[in-house]
Amino acid sequence: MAHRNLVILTGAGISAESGVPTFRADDGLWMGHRIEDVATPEAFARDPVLVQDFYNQRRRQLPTVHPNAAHRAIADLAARWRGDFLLVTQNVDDLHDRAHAVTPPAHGFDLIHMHGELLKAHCTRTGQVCDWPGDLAPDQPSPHHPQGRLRPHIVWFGEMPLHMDRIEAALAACDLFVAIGTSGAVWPAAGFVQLARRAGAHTVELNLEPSQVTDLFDEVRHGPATAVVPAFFSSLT
Ligand code: BV8
Repeated sequence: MAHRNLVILTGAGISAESGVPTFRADDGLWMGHRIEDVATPEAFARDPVLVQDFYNQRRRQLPTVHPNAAHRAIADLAARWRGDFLLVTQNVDDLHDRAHAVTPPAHGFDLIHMHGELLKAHCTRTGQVCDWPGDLAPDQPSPHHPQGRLRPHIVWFGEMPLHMDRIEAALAACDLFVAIGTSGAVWPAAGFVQLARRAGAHTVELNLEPSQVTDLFDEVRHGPATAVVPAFFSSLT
């Protein structure tokens, strides 16, 4: 069946083979921290030095990692897709952005970073977002407001993910939903498969191992993303 409207959700697993550690690997730690303990507004208020350093280290790592065959397979598909194509990533790295910069997508494509972006910061007073490729000081003055400070433009636990209205509208209209490299541990992203099913979409999980919501998918292919993602998309068109 030729699909028209595609939504892809990616998680940390798609960047794993690029050398970006996932969140819930065996030890469940990220550079010695449980993500839930560092990625919260409370942690930032309590210990801005720790939290800014946590993100500074990850931001500094970005130039040393590169898109892999899974990122490129999605970009190749987006270049030839005829219809609506929304790529929603939970990842805050810029690997999808770089892959699509090399292979520009066709009309009808959109990329949403629902949990924010490492290379951006926002003002604590105005919410204004700005590009920020360097380190953020614990008490970084904001250019947007005299009393404002700059924080990582990251959605922390307890904060509302970005562009949820656009994501939910695309899920309600899609006929194919593919989740790649995500454990299904974090909500509301973990519930997207249910919204796609409600729209009558065919749902596919491409992951190293079964996710926490694997039973909700019509089709599941297990293996490393750089193998299963190109294979699946080449079978599509
Ligand atoms: C919100 C930015 C409400 C930070 C992140 C109980 C039930 C339901 C919900 C909750 C609950 N208790 C608390 C909540 C809410 C909470 C939540 O879901 N908590 C979890 C821990 C239970 N969610 C929130 O707080 C969200 N906000 O609910 O707001 C609200 C309502 C009204 C008003 C205001 C607020 C916000 C969540 C966003 C948190 N921020 N990221 C940062 O990056 O520093 S989440 C973080 O986890 C990353 O974004 C990450 O992407 C994301 C999800 O993890 P995954 O991407 O899936 O990564 P993970 O390591 O878990 O899994 C990797 C997978 O890849 C594995 O399956 C592995 O097998 C696979 N893999 C590994 N290698 C490969 C591979 N696959 C293929 N190939 C490979 N090579």
